[in-house]
Amino acid sequence: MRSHLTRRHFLGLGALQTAAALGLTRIGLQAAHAAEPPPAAYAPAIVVGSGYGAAVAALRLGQAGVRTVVLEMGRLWNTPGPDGKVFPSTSAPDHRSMWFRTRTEAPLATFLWLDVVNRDITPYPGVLDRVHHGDMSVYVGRGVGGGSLVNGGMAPTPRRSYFQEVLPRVDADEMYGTYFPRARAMLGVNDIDPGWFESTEWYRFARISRRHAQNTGLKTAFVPNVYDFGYMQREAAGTAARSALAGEVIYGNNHGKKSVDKTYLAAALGTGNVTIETMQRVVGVRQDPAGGYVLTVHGSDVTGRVTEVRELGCRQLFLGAGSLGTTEILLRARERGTLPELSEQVGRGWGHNGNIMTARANHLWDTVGANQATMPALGIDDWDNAANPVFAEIAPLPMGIEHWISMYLAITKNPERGFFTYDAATDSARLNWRREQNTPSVEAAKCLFDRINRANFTIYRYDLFGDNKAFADTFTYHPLGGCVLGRATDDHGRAKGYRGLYVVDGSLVPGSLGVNPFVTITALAERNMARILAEDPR
Ligand code: FAE
Repeated sequence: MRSHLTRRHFLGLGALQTAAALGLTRIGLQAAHAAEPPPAAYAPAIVVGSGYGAAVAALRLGQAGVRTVVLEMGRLWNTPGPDGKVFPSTSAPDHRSMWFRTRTEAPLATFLWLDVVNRDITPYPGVLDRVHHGDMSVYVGRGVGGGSLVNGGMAPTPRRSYFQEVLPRVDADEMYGTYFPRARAMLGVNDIDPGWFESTEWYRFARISRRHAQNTGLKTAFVPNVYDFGYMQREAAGTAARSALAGEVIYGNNHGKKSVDKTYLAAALGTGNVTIETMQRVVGVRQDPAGGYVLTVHGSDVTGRVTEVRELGCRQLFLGAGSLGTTEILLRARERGTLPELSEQVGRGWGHNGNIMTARANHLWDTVGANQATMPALGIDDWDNAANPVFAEIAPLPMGIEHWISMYLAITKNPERGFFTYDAATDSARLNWRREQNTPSVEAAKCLFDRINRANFTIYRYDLFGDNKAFADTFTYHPLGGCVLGRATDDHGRAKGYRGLYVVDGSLVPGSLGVNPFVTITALAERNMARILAEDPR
């Protein structure tokens, strides 16, 4: 794997460590040497959020010499808790697991219909949130690094033909020649060693699913990841502390994972021009009559109490709060009249990348193994099936016992789109998505897995997702859209109607990608930032 760690990058990593050690909520190179810097009242550029798109924006602004403040509503995740670890595992969740909840809300509701998966916890700004919108709930990461803290690290690049279908106005030559490779290198994307994959007990679950796919005449493909597979091999050999091999994933990984706080954001801090402020939620945006924007920002403590309300001005505003967060900020601004010229397209074009989970029960002789790595490494690739395109990642279910379950996250081609409306009573954006809009996804997944079951004489599991359902169609990991590129913004993410206002995250992607989305979100942000920094006045 190519290393993109520079001296400045190490300076940034040091700043993150120092801030954690000192309990600072404002992180920058200055803070690495002195006390917490005073809160800024103005910054030339503000980036909202600190996930993939935001992290790209912060780095490229910092490198261009633009003093930039990053505002993140979650906390910095690198201080060990009482157990000596930063993050809890999926088998022992605690207050750190979820964003202000009294009980965890894992994707699996039950096991053998028993309520043994979720736990009571004390409310805290934990790392994973499940945002409920009626018939659809959306999993998102909270903290410095956003979704990169909690995701499965799968880092595929979309098929070029489908990328062109979804975003026809984006130059594919440029994306596939420059920006996808740039994003992959910066994110630390790497491939599993096929020899190790074939021999290790930790991927037995994937090999069983592959055999069942092959028995059906389906092909599988390795999926790259940002989890360091070399590190994972050392975990298996007993020479490195376990993380992916210790049930860690959706509540964070203590080792091995290249989340963006370790890549883009560390490099951004290392430029000396970027400061990250944590536990800072942007609740309002208006135009500054003197030019630029004024944000209303709520600072809060770990109990969720708002401890500070302030206004922060900037000349350029980059929204990277994710599909839900960015769309809410802009929709609220348009509907409350603080940015009335925003496009009617703000709030439209939302999709969940056709996400459907399902699980099959294997025969007793087809053991999947008690030991399972949490990072998926293989997918069933039937996307070229014109009648029923599906890409199904073979998902682990690490329970420390043999359970004979093969689990999958299917990505399907669902033409349905949802839209957001502003609810003045709660001052929030509400997603309008009806359960029946999932029907194309459930049917596509069912079509594929019925074939697999028929070929292998197996059946679905009905005990895992609640309501005796074989298909989990009430949540997504891949929220996309809400401020779609070329509709709510111009072709490079500049919000229509306003100068110096940009969208840089997954809300630009029109609802579907055919593969897991973060490499594309990162590459699009790289493309758009290159253009914005080259053309727009600062
Ligand atoms: P995102 O990473 O969501 O970051 C947004 C940030 O903004 C968050 O840190 C928020 O806390 C913050 N924020 C929101 N509102 C505000 C506000 N008002 N003020 C201040 N801060 C705010 O945005 N994708 C893959 O490609 N491969 C995978 O294997 C994969 N697995 C996943 C597993 C899970 C459990 C989850 C939840 C997601 C997974 N994803 C995966 C999706 C991926 O993480 C997601 O597409 C990206 O994180 C989206 O990146 P954005 O830059 O759009």
